[in-house]
Amino acid sequence: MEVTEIAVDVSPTPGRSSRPELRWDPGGATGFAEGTLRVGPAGSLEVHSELVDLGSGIRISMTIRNPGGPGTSPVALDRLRLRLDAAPTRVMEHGWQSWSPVGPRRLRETHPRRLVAPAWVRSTYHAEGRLAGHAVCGDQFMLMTSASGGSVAGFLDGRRNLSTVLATPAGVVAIALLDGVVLGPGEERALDPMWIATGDPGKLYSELVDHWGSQSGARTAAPSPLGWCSWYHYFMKIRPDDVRRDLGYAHGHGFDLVQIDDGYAADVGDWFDPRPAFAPSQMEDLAAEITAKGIRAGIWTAPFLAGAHSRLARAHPEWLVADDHRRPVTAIWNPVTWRGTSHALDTTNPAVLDHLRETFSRLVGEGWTYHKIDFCYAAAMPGIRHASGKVTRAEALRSGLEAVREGAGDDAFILGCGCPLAQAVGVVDAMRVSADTAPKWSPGVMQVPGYPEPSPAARNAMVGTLLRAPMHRRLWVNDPDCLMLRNARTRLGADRRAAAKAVIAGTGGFTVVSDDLSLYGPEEWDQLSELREALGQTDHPLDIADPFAEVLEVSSPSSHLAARWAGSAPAPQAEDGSILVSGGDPARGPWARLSLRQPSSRA
Ligand code: 9PG
Repeated sequence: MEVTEIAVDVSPTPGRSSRPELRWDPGGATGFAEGTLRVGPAGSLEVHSELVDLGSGIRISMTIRNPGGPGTSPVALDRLRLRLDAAPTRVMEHGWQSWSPVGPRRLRETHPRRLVAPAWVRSTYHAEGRLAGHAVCGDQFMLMTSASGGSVAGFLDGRRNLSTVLATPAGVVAIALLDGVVLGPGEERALDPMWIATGDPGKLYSELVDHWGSQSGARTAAPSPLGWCSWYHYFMKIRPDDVRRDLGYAHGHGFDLVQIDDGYAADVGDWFDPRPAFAPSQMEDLAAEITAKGIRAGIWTAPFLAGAHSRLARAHPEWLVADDHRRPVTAIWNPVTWRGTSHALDTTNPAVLDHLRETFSRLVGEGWTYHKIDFCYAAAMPGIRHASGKVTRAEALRSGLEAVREGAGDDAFILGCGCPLAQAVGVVDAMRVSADTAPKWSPGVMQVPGYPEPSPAARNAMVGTLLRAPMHRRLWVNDPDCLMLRNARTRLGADRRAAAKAVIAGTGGFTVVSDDLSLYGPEEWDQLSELREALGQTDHPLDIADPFAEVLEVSSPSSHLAARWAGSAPAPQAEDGSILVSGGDPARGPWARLSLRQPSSRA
């Protein structure tokens, strides 16, 4: 695969991006070659490119420069586009953050109903939300396949810019999103490097993520937890005594994490104002009680959100990301649990960064050393910020994430959730790689209008978890979302629970159960110990044989997982070795089987 053309689009409004064009607009584009090229309107900009062989592909590093000179003026950069000579028949849709859709698509499978979704929902799908419904996007990278073979085009870092690779029947274009950053005469800006390669898409996927992890300084060594989380059993109804009861069981069974999820705070953003059930100081007490048992105390926050009615938003309206009319943007609308709208904090404002550092250092001071930081995409939503025109959305998010890490300290365990992937590499220890699970298999036929497509369902968690398996221990520890083993107060039958368990065990084994543990009998506790025994064999960097196959095969040197979330493609022969978990119906429908290779045959 090669780059055939390059273009840089400028924005009429500094600090803003203009509407993305799907058509390849030849104006301003030139051919592509290493060295310095003239691009932009009337050749007003230069791009300097360096091409280096890297593994099976080529790494492309680019710098955009405003050459200056007589009569030149500052230029607001909208995006850089590279046209690739790929002609795939199927591609991997890949959204930018934890919950975004991931999956094999044909080029015309653009999901047009996304076109009518509200802007915030489209922002949960893609880095360039305006493309949702128009084209199949591979944010950060795109895997491609055709009868003549596979290829990948992706970016090896995300600290400088968001990016997407879009595929339409008219061609494949890689885009660096520059959000209206201004280059004055004589100034330049480096972009995150790209990598393009041709070959077996399964192997290229692992290789891309390997290069990406090393380029971005990934934190890959954190131990995988055996934990408990309140969300998927108690949801917003969690009470301190539920935590205490489950803490008792968790302690008796060797758990190393008890994490309280959403539901303890009075409003979004007001993390130290408890709901009545947690008043006045139940959270501090719980942190101490959990810690006293030698267990990590974990807490959920959404650090970059502020509820419209929260104390935070009322005290600091100037801290919110705004729209063109100077109104705060909607980052999420949740009428059921959150009294409606939440806004996004402007993480380019130094006062907001101080607030984040203080918040997380205070939480750690109370004993919370495990942080599930949620809805992180809010910090990278389009909008007007304090430093608009100077920083990209990627840089805004990165500053916010770094402030959280600085406040929490290097020893805290940070789990990203609802988080754009590439900006968090090197900051987080673990990353949610899927949409939310639920105590039911599929979302059901009814979709709540205006609510995101990947709504909570065990199947949706399984898809992301399988298709993002190669990121495990290359970028961070993969969080497949919680495991539910309970056989009461659930719509998941024994087969589906076993399939979910096989997938979690076979994709790295990050095990956080979300059940009322008093419902467990000897069988559930045995299942949990089995899972922990498998960890040594499954908790390694993982490879997918063929990401486009209906039955996905994910393996480590000593484990093999085969799984199918839909369809009825035949199950492959079980490999030699002990079968640890198998669930679902291999003849039809969702199904998964994890086999562990005998120690003698370990690679
Ligand atoms: C707590 C939950 C849990 C869960 C997270 C996250 O788009 N949405 O409206 C939307 C709402 C909630 C949500 C994901 C998306 O879930 O993934 O584990 O912590 O928040 O509120």
